[in-house]
Amino acid sequence: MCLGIELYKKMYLIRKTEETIIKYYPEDEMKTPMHMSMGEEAIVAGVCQSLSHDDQVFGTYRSHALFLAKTGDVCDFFAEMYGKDTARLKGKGGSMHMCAPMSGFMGSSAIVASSIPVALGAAYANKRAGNNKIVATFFGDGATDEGVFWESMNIACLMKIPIIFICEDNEFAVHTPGTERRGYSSLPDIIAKFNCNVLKGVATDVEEIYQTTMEGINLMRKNQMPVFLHFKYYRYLEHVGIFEDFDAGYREKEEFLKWQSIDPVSRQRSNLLSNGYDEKEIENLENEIDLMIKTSIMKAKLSPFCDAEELFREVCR
Ligand SMILES: Cc1ncc(C[n+]2csc(CCOP(=O)(O)OP(=O)(O)O)c2C)c(N)n1
Ligand SMILES: [Mg+2]
Repeated sequence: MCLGIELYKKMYLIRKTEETIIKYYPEDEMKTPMHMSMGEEAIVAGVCQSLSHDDQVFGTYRSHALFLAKTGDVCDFFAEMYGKDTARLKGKGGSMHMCAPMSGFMGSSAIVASSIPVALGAAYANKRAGNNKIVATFFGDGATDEGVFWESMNIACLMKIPIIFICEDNEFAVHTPGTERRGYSSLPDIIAKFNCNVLKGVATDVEEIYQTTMEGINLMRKNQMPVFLHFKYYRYLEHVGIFEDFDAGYREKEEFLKWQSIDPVSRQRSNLLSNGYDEKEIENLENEIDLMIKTSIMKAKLSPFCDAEELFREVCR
């Protein structure tokens, strides 16, 4: 199947899954906080499309999109959101601590920047093993305010570790804009002073993100230097939760409307139509994905919780 369609399918799955969360979350059966990915679908879709199944990704508490782009496993996703025994993590991880190592989704964490050094360790292990695997670590712009981000960048560049750092920059750490947090103006300009391949792109054009990532990977294979990708996007919903928050006073709805007019999912759909794809063909794919989501959520709702003994297995007490 063609690249453009593959990329669209990934993004459509993510968007529709989150729209389904918005529909069912008010029932209060999904007992996990929700840090929604709406607006950032193109970044994870483009990057994950350029990785192989065995390559490894690490994420943050905002990782619905990353999990679905890397694993495609919406059934496991909803089982976990409902906290059910049928989920790989048996409901002990929730939305912020997903993990599917068999598909290369190595983990995500609620502590800002904490998965970056873990990803670096995995990438170093890959280098030592000589297995050619790539590690991609995704984090928000707020994570770059943490010392461990800079320490990890430094070691990765010093030791030529095969890792892609992906900064998903939505301008905010909760409600605080970058201008109130940083003593510099351009993050990519600073990172460019490291021995690193620095690339950036338009975060709503999934094909461009795919090409940019491929270029980064090719450069890394040639010069052994890590890659830093910087993508700006707009978070559509509140920091945590399923609602809009334009009445909170820290950002304007007009800005959202500007970004919405270049929405990554509808943009790719229009691209496909103008590249000769048939409306019916696209609708058929969408219907298949809709059905998969519907089945997954129904299965999750009907599945049992794990028993008390299981609940305490493999967790810290
Ligand atoms: C070490 C640490 N400090 C503070 C927090 C509280 N906190 C949760 S999310 C967040 C903002 C992070 O912003 P960013 O990295 O840009 O991610 P985004 O939510 O925008 O995706 C903060 C400060 C935390 N979870 N961990
Ligand atoms: Mg942010």
